[in-house]
Amino acid sequence: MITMNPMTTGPLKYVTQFERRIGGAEMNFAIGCARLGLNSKWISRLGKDEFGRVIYNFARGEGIDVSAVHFVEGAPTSVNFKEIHASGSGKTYYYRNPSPIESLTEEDITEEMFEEIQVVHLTGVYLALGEQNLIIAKKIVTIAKQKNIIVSFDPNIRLKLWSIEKARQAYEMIFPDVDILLTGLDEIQMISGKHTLEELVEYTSSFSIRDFVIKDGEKGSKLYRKGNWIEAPGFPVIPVDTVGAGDGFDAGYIYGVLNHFDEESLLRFANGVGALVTTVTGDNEGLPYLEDVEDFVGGRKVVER
Ligand code: KDG
Repeated sequence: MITMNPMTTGPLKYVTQFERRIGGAEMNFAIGCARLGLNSKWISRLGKDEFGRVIYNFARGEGIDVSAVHFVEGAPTSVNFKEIHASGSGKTYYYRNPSPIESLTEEDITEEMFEEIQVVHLTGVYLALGEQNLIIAKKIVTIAKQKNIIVSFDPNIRLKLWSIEKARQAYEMIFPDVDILLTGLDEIQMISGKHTLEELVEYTSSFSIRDFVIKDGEKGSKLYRKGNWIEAPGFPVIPVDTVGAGDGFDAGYIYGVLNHFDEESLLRFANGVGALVTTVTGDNEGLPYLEDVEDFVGGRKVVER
């Protein structure tokens, strides 16, 4: 989607100038993976309009495979306006109803799309954008499981798009096929209605989720895997825009999984990617390249002049 990034912080109604950027949770994730050096493919639909072209070309420029992205008539490319607070946190105001993605059908998802794929990543935003999307998502994860592809899922709850009850129902249809769950603590608490870590582990284990990862912003993250909790602290940074940090974390985590990082390095690397995203305005501009993360998390001295 197009993201209109405010030029000043504070309530949206007082902002008069914006920069036309690009956002969308899945797009951010795809860029994050590509910048780290992974081959990244994005399945989507864009409006047949000027903004659609901008996004398509932007994705191509980032090296993302856009062969499964098509332009459709009848729904304009989605737009969101961001509000950014002085702390760097923000709010989103959507203009996305109808959304071009509603024209993606079950028949569009073919087995051939999954050739040479190692990980399929989905987010709850897609599920929130139309009732039929759950059926399509279910088809995607079912094919992935049959082909031994890792399924990773970020609930990305957007209560502006649907109710928590509807979200819970949809997530619980997908969870049995999820290997890696990347979630905020408040999100998984809302979804499950459980509060303590013990209860949350019981809940996620009932779906056989292998990696239960809790992202906790600047505090860091934790992973429950094979009966153990592993934690890694966050990196101190001065955030200017936190939107997209979770998507960056997800990309970093998947990079680490595919490169067989041990648990602590996985979290540390993903925390580093998430932290770097917050230091630049825009959802994905701050997504680092591999050597940037290595310098940042490794504390390597960089020669600047
Ligand atoms: O995770 C960042 C997203 O929230 C942002 O890019 C916009 O995809 C978006 C959404 O639907 O909220």
